[in-house]
Amino acid sequence: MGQSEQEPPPPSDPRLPPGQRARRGWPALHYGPVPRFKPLTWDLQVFGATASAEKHSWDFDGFTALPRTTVRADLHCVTKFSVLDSEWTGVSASVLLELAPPAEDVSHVMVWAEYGYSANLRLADFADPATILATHRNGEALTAEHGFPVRLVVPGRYAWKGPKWVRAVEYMRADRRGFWEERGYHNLADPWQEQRYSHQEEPGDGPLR
Ligand SMILES: Nc1nc2c(c(=O)[nH]1)N[C@H]1C(S)=C(S)[C@@H](COP(=O)(O)O)O[C@H]1N2
Ligand SMILES: [Mo]
Repeated sequence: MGQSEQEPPPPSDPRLPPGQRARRGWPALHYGPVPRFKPLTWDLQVFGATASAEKHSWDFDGFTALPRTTVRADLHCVTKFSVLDSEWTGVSASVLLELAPPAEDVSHVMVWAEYGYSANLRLADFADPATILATHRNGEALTAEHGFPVRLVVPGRYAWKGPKWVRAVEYMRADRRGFWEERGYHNLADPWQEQRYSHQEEPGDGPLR
């Protein structure tokens, strides 16, 4: 068959990192059960190496009263599907950094969720203006299975770096692996570089296992 009889390949979507496919709808994906929200005991804590050496915390009303913002971002699951073009509303991570400043030598954060799920990030990634503690997607409050009342969205990282049901942010003076990073996934998780698995890590990409 001649070259001219072949269909041209479909144009690739510039929003899709290598190896990802867009999927319609919004599947829910997580390890373990969906936690039940308990408004009376819920809080969001910032602890670890804070500038004041004190822990900061907000109850649900206090968190709800924080200044809010909206960002547009895609979710890239390492299992190779992407949910494109969501509008996330919530509290910018940079607002937490202002209200609960880290000590000068903080280099990383661990974001903690219900049941001990965690994800580590470089401070610069957490401080990115697009990183958001989201309470709403496309104008609607998150459902329980998608992280109600609040989940992290980190646009430039695979989605496992965005815990649902966030409860705390720990400021760290050295890097430490989170839940999936300890279980074979890449410490940095940049989808544009296809940093999926820890065996791909170069020296300096993460702490020793
Ligand atoms: N607490 C918690 N957050 C989590 C996970 C999890 O297992 N527990 N899974 C992550 C992964 S791998 C993905 S792809 C996204 C999926 O988000 P969604 O269920 O809203 O699509 O949540 C992330 N956040
Ligand atoms: Mo994922």
